[in-house]
Amino acid sequence: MDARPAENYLNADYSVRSWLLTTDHKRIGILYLLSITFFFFVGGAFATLVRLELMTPAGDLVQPETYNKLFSMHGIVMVFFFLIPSIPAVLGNFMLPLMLGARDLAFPRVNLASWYLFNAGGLLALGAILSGGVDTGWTFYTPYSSVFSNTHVVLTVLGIFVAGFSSILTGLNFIVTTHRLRAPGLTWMRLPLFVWSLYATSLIQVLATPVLAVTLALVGIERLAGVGIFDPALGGDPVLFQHLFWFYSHPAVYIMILPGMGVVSEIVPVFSRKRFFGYAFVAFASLAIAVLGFLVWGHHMFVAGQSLYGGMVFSLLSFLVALPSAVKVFNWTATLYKGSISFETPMLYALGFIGLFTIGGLTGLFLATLAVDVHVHDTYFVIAHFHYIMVGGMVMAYLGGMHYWWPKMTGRRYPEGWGRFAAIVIFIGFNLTFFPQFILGYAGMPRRYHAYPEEYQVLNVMSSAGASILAAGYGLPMLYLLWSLRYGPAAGRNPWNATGLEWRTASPPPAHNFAETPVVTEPPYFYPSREET
Ligand code: HEM
Ligand SMILES: [Cu+2]
Repeated sequence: MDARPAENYLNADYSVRSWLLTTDHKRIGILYLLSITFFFFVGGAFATLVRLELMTPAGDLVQPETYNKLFSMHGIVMVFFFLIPSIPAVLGNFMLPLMLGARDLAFPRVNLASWYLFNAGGLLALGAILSGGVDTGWTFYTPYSSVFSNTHVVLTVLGIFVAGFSSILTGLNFIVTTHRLRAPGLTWMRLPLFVWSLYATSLIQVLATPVLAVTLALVGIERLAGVGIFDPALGGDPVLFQHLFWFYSHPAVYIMILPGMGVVSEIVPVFSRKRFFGYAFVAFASLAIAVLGFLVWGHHMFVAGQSLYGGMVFSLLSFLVALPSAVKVFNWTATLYKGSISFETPMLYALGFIGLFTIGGLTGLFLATLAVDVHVHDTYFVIAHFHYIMVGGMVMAYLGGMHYWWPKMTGRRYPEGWGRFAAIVIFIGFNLTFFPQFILGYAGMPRRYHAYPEEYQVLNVMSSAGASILAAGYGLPMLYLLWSLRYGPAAGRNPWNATGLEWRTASPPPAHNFAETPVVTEPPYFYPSREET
């Protein structure tokens, strides 16, 4: 087993300056890791306060106004400053060039600029939080956000606006890189599925994010100049805001899940020792999800005064998005079938993802059903639905990917026993937190209220108890991964015996990734297994 290489991207230069001015995609991935970990804790602190308030039916911990700020800032920080950048900016930045056999992204300096834009946006949002917060919800619905709220709406939307450019530029960078910098022999039909998912995600980032940027800019302009775009008193249309917002934000939920699906598609074949079942279907399913995702925004507006026919079309189209998602679940399952499965930490997270994503996706179909949505719209059922996907799906996949590629990124192994233990604690804590919310919502508990009737207390206490288990679970990887940086055994080039170009270079990789450009001669996930031998 080869030891850690003498010269690698981490020790090439130790100065702070060399990190802050780096154009190495691997270092930029690490910089994003630090940024989003910070925001994860900020968002988590707000979530803790929300769950504490909801322990008791009376609104006794904080004032209603404060509570509105807590859930708003939780959502804003988690969505725009953690979930959207998480897998693409950290794992995507780090792995994409390695998986393509390239030296770096197509535009390394643009990549560095993206990180600065992200942090600039994050600082503006933090400024808004520190100077008193914002209370509109992460959706900024008008006319409340444009006319009535007297919190820091302008500063917050400015922060999201600036961070949006980071998302757009990262998407552009990934698209060009995938087109131009593939190693010899790495045809499109040989690309790792993670690369396909990043490609589909990037298309959404480039096409949808500008719409959000313009929409939020309009809210800011309306607040500052009173021009009457959304304000009905000035001849504006508040529902127009919802159309524009969801035209971005529904596709954006796929920015939050497609990369997670990509990570799972990497992990499943490695730990089943089997070729990926239905590779081309899954690759094209990513593109289909990206395209269909643009056609379903109206399912957020079934009860906002949309025509019945409009509602029916959006309902039908929403059901269609479920098809490519279901194709993926089917193909992961078929890949597992008769595989020689081993339950290492990344695999536990991947299996958790598949189960939880399936629950989240299926409940999406409930919500896309017109009559059911009238009953559960704006209840905890919706909260449970999207947390099953965003936390049960995306965060599980993110942790799975972190563990899978940690040996590559750091050159060290993490303690496997602790890894499995944490994955199980997180799975249990997650379900205890969010499953009761399906029942709460179905029973009629509305979202965004700081007090509630007594009959909802038991389920709320279960949820808050689950949240503390979940928080403890998230704390564990923080501790043992840091520990492994110093004490973990050397990982070697390819600790999982995986295929894929990233495993052909040293761990941690040298600054320029590959000593010589690798050449690809095989299909992806080539594990000649029992069927063939
Ligand atoms: C099979 C695919 C899906 C369908 C059919 C679906 C359907 C829906 C519907 C109809 C709603 C509106 C419910 C309401 O407010 O009354 C909704 C809400 C939501 N969904 Fe999904 N969904 C799907 C997948 C996803 C995915 C993949 C994500 C995230 C990664 C997601 C995140 C959300 C969020 C964040 C909301 C709530 C937004 C808010 O009001 O704050 N959904 N979903
Ligand atoms: Cu949606």
